[in-house]
Amino acid sequence: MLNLIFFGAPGAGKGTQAKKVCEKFNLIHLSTGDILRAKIADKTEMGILAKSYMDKGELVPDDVILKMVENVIKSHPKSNGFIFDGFPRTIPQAEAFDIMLANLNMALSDVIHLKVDKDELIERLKKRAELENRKDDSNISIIENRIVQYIEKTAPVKEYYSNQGKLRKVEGIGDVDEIFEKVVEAIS
Ligand code: B4P
Repeated sequence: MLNLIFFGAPGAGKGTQAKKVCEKFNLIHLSTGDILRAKIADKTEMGILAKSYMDKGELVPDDVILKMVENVIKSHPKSNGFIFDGFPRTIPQAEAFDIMLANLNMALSDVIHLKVDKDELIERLKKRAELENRKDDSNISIIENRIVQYIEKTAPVKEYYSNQGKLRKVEGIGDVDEIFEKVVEAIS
């Protein structure tokens, strides 16, 4: 089983690369952002709660995310593995995920960290706002808040996985197909 985490700031290209890698290795793409957006579109109770955080560029509470991830994993008992795209995003999520994986008799293979500088991130998210009408890309203060949340709450997760010897850094600026080749090389 190949279980990968795609890690990076908002707009680093996690979703873009995760889709391509899932296709190559026949993995399940588990994007917490995509699942939350689907719940918002369906106006479920969880969706309404998530929207109140996401529209401000805040992170959704850990307990909501963890339950959601566990449910998706359990609904694919025969998969070749998963790409966890945008999860874990906090140290408590990472710690709880280790316990969850052990309980499910699964192991994490690699954490792919896509590195992109702040100016490029902001440009990409502003462009995506025009193309996809995402509320959390819609103004610069929400984008800035997502980057602040990333620096304060998500960036420490890098060290957590570096200490486990699982972190693989990949330069995330440039042509999408060239980055994809580097991501595939980084998978151990
Ligand atoms: P996500 O859906 O994960 O949104 P994101 O961080 O912006 O990443 P995404 O995957 O969409 O962007 P990508 O880099 O692929 O999260 C949205 C929100 O959900 C969070 O802010 C939070 O509120 C909540 N949430 C999700 N997971 C959570 C968790 N675990 N805990 C708590 N809350 C959670 O792509 C960005 C853009 O760049 C795209 O338009 C793409 O086309 C473009 N791009 C990609 N690669 C490029 C390249 N090489 N060159 C130029 N452009 C490129």
